[in-house]
Order: sequence, then C-alpha cells, then structure tokens
Amino acid sequence: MNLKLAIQKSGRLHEDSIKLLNDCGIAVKSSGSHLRTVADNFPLEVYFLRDDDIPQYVEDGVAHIGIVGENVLYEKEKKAAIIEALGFGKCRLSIAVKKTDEYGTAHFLQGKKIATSYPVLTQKFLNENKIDAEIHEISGSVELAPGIGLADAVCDLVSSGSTLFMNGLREVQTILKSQAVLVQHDSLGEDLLKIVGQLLFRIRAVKRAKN
Ligand code: PRT
Ligand code: ZN
Repeated sequence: MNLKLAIQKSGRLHEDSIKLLNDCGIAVKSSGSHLRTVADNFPLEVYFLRDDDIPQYVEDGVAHIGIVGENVLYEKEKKAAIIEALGFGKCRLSIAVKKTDEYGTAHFLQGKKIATSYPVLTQKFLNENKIDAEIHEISGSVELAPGIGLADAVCDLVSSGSTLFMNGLREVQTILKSQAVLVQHDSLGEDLLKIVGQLLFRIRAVKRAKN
C-alpha cells in the first residue's frame, strides 16, 4: 500500500517540497510533465497539483496527505488537519494601502474597496473588526489595483515587501502569518497512519538537523 501525497506541481512550494522528500531519503523527481510519480524506496505516491486544489483532495481522501500553505488551507476552509509545520514558504497575508494614505486602524477600511485573492480570510478580518467594506476578488496582480483605481486597498501575500513597494503601496496590518504545512485526511486506516508516522519521523529528524 502506498501513501498518497499531494504537492504543488510548480510554483513557490514545489522545489522545497521535493527537497524535503529527498532530504528524508525518499527518491522522487521533480514533476516535469508528469502528474504523479511513485517513490523508489518508500511506499509513497506523489500527485502534482495546483496548490488551490490540495485542501479538497485531502478532505476527500483522494490524497492522504498534502503539502500546502496555511494561507490556502484556511482560505479554502476544507477539513484537513495540520500535522506538521514545515518551515518553508513563509509569508504573511497583509493589508496594504497607498503609501500616501494615513491608515491608523482597520477602520480606515470602512466603506472602502479591497482587492484580494483571499476573499474568505479578508471577510473574516473585516467581520472581526466590525467593518463594512467591499471585497473585489481578483486572481492575480492584486498590487496593481489601487494604482489603477480599481480598489482603495489590497489584502495580499507579502514576503520581502518589494512588490508592494514597487507598486506604491505600504503594508499596514498583517492578518495571517503563513508557512507550508503537512496536512492529513481525517480518517486514515492503521496501515496508512503507520507510513505517515514513518514519514513524520524522518521529517522531524531533517528539521532537527537543520537547527
Ligand atoms: O499554480 P498554483 O496555483 O499552484 O500556484 P500559485 O501561483 O497560486 O502560488 P505560488 O506558487 O505563487 O505560491 C504558492 C505558495 O507560496 C503561496 O500560497 C504561499 O503559501 C507561499 N508564498 C510564500 C508566497 C510568497 N511567499 C509570495 N511572496 N506566495 C506568493 N507570493 C507572491 C505575492 O502574492 C506577491 O505577488 O509574491 C509577491 C510578493 O513577494 P515580495 O517578496 O515582493 O513581497
Ligand atoms: Zn494557486
């Protein structure tokens, strides 16, 4: 029996996910044009997917475990338990405004328009702060929105902050800190749990060796 693991096909988490497996002594190759691959020396089958689809695959149990950013996991609101934080893919989901705007508190956003690819997390933040604002969902180039008059603010992922800076924006409030996590399907059988345990044992050893 093979444990089925979903990882990102290409993008910011792909290389680090493959490297983690390799550091664990598990021989899997980068996806190339393949959508799945089987490890040579560990009972593991890897599915290469869009990161957005990984929470659903794990909720359904089509993949038994997955590697995904917390930002995506929480946005999708799927049932998939975090079993280990992996320490890569670190970023934050933040509110940013035009650099000339005085922000002060979240109440700045009252009645305003916010562009984001994370409508669920943005709405949660607004609710928690009892703010009424319009969410404009876009799937990419969110940082462009204020400059072209599409929105007053953005809620987007930030790592170095240079993309915000280049677009005349200023990060004013972090609403979520995120990193890549290993998630697991709710109800795995004993045999699969045993393999998950072996994998976790190796992952933790790799993490310890790095510290
Ligand atoms: O194709 P697929 O849907 O799988 O990939 P994707 O395009 O949706 O995601 P991808 O590969 O861009 O990111 C995958 C995951 O990496 C994210 O969900 C985060 O968990 C994590 N991550 C870490 C980041 C960043 N850092 C990051 N900086 N994801 C995106 N960014 C973007 C951000 O959106 C902004 O446009 O990078 C830009 C900002 O970077 P800085 O350094 O200029 O601040
Ligand atoms: Zn994506």
